[in-house]
Amino acid sequence: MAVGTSLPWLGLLTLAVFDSVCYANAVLPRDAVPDGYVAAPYYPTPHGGWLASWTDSYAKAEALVAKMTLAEKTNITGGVGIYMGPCVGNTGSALRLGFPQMCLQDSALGVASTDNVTAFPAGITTGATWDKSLMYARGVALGQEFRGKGAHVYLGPTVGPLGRKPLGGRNWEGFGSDPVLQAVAAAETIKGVQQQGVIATIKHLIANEQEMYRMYNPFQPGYSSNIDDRTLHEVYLWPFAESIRAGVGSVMTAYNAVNGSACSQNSYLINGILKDELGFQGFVMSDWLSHISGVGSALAGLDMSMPGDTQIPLFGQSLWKYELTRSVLNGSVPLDRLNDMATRIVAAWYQLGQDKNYPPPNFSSNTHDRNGLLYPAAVLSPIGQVNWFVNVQADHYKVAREVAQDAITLLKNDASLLPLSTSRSIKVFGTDAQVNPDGPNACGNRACNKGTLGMGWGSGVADYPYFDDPITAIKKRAGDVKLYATDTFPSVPTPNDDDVAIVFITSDAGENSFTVEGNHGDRDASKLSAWHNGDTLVQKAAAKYKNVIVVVHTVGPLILEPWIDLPSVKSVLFAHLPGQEAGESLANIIFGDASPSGHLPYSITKKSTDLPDSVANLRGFAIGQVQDTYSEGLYIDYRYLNKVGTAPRFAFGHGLSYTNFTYDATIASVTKLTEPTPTPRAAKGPTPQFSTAIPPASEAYIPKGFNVIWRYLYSWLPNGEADAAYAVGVAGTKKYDYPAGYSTTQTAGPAAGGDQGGNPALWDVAYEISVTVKNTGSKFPGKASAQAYVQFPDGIPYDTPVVQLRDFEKTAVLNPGESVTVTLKITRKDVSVWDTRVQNWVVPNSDGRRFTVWIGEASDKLFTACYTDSLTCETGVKSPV
Ligand SMILES: *[C@@H]1O[C@H](CO)[C@@H](O)[C@H](O)[C@H]1NC(C)=O
Ligand SMILES: *[C@@H]1O[C@H](CO)[C@@H](O)[C@H](O)[C@H]1NC(C)=O
Ligand SMILES: *[C@@H]1O[C@H](CO)[C@@H](O)[C@H](O)[C@H]1NC(C)=O
Ligand SMILES: *[C@@H]1O[C@H](CO)[C@@H](O)[C@H](O)[C@H]1NC(C)=O
Ligand SMILES: *[C@@H]1O[C@H](CO)[C@@H](O)[C@H](O)[C@H]1NC(C)=O
Ligand SMILES: CC(=O)N[C@H]1CO[C@H](CO)[C@@H](O)[C@@H]1O
Repeated sequence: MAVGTSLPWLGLLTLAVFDSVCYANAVLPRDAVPDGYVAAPYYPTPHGGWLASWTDSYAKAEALVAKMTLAEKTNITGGVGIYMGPCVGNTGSALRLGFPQMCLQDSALGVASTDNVTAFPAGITTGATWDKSLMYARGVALGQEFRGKGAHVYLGPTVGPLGRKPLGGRNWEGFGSDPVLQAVAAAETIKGVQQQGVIATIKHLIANEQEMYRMYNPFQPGYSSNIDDRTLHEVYLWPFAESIRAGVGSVMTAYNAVNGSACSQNSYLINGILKDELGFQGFVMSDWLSHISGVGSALAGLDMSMPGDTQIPLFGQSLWKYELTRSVLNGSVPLDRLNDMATRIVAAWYQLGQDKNYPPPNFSSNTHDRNGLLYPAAVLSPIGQVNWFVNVQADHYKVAREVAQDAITLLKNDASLLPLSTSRSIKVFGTDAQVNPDGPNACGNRACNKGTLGMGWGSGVADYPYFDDPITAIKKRAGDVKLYATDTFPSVPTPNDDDVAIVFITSDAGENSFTVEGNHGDRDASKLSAWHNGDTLVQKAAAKYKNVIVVVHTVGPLILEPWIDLPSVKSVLFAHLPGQEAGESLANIIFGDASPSGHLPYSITKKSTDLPDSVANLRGFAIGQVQDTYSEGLYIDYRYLNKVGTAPRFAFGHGLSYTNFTYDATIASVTKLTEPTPTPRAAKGPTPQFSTAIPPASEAYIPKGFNVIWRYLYSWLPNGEADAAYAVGVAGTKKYDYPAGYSTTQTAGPAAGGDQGGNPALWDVAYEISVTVKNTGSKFPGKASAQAYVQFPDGIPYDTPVVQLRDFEKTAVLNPGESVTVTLKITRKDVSVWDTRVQNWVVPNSDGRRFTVWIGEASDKLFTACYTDSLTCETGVKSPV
């Protein structure tokens, strides 16, 4: 979402004069996109309800929606306006029938803009654990907190951006620059959250890979991500597919366009890919203030307008609500489409059990005070109690700390400098070592980089209930610690050879709604260098001390070349974005209470130009629509580096421990893949049936004597306007100018579909690899990460990346000499490519040529090869990386 909670009305008000110019057309004219990219029409929206796993919820939803009036249906499909309720998004209700206003709340790492919550580690940190059970446990805790505050919808997790561009501003909200890592982490999060009865939202569909120029405004369309079909399926869509397979209840569209068509009204994306191919049964909402057409977006498959306003909010104007009512009465939006929108929303509500004892919101994201304006945007609003200060933290600091700790990634540890004995003399450098002296929440939306960096900035943040900072935790353990809370190297007494310097550096990023130290969300100013001259601070410390440990709090990769090879820089820890539990988690690693077990969720290159221009650089300003063409195709991050044979400084998946592990594997065939394509899908099941006749205009009349709130978004029309629209609709003479390819006939759906996420046969387990992981060290217990990468056969008619991550498992703590066996699974989809001609997933070895499944602990540490033809594994063979 774009707008913070600092009520930036004044800025918005100045834009008001342009309000009239931007809605002239139902679907805005598109700028030309590069040759070969098309946004094809896909109509109509597939009805929801055809899957057995949602049948009961749809039956209940059908019964409820059948009783709704037109104005009730259009009420629940749109927000009541920004700052018109306690949450960042508040839908209209159908209270007559017991359907409440739904509370939609940021963020992906904690309940935003309120107190007594946990500020969890960010997505990127969670990804760096490579631990499915921790991903799930964090999701459970998040779900409990959202429920405890009465939020119906958790606006997370984030998997778009996927992390294509290292400079991208919001990558840290997601889990890392790999589709499988993102997919697994998102699915585990969704399961954890939704088991608490909270609807999760997978976002942002799709390709919101940079912040700058993302939004449509009256002068310029948002940028267009131009992606070919295969790349979309094999990279960017993969985590969405797994999220839908996990049963996610809602999807948020992205601000930008794909192939020239805005995501909030892109029929090919929403109707075609999301609702037909991926079988999505829940509802689709717009990102905040990205709703730019009324009839067009409804036909394209959008189900909910958030927060309900037009692009320029606060004027009581909407493209839906009363306008959607009008569009149905005048016959432009078929009632059939509105019924489906409403049914999808109500079905998701039933699916998550929210009809039973779900608490109403008991917090306000508009104020921290007990009492406040009930409808702040109405200016003259009644005042009442808005905060009940419900403490939802329980013991969630434990899982927060565990995630923060297990994410810490040891990149380098020369001469086993780490772990430190608590008797060492320690000098600590850098303002990042201690909490922001103004308080951890001093900057709204965390839009500053001051003190320990626990999260990026923007809407994807939460308020810290407290902040456990590194210096406090280090001082608790060690007796001889001195902090130099400066980013300019101070004058220090001549050190002993044994003295240790710990240098803290950062790199921050966030949402484009805020600019921090010249960075417009993306890291356009700082690039991949440490902030506040951090590289110089490390160099100067390294010139003085013989034992330097660098701790990095960062949103993503940095170029470490200015100091990584200096002999005194012996150890480097990436602590990512730890959230509130930054201190103990780090001290546990530094002093050896736990071995580091995090692994990089992205590659760290030696130079930014080691990646292709389309990925390494942000797209700059252009007249008209900025074009961001995915010319690198499948080849981002390690997929690109491996293709061109460029060694990174630290590869995707890299992470050292205080101990060493061996990985012995065996492979078994589970389901034989006899055909190149999955078994044909089942036909769609039945969907709810409603009358499709235009309802009487009286269903849109505002009740006599209803006391309206100024600028609140209602779904009623003045009686005369309702009558006039109805007259147009029933006469049927004035036709809406439907887009090319428009149709109202439901279709059977594509071959690649069939269940949530796609054809269920795609998840047939083809091979199972049992990996026995042994701690071969003699001193330290530790957890290992077993990673499986697939190498496609030679000589197939598809270009494929050298290796691709397909599964991973983290072990429990293994004592020296101890071993455990974990199972990694390779599914049909894992050994398929998306064939654009066949429009299906195809296993490209019909002649039985072998795939190799590489087992290792990083994308460049692949120790064991398992072969799918001989079903044997061997260790000691040279890997292709
Ligand atoms: C974008 O254009 C490419 C090339 O024509 C096409 O293969 C792909 O399906 C399009 N994607 C979307 C989402 O429209
Ligand atoms: C729409 O929702 C608002 C907010 O709950 C409510 O005041 C209004 O009565 C609802 N309208 C209808 C038609 O139910
Ligand atoms: C019906 O109303 C909608 C919303 O105001 C408008 O966009 C559309 O053009 C209207 N259709 C007709 C046929 O007048
Ligand atoms: C948290 O809740 C308590 C009551 O449980 C309240 O006194 C306090 O003000 C709330 N807010 C914060 C920031 O602790
Ligand atoms: C792990 O193994 C490597 C090489 O096999 C060796 O250099 C290193 O010292 C070992 N580390 C530990 C902690 O045993
Ligand atoms: C408005 C509202 O429903 N507030 C509730 C929030 O949660 C607390 C504790 O569960 C209730 O006591 C309040 O009534």
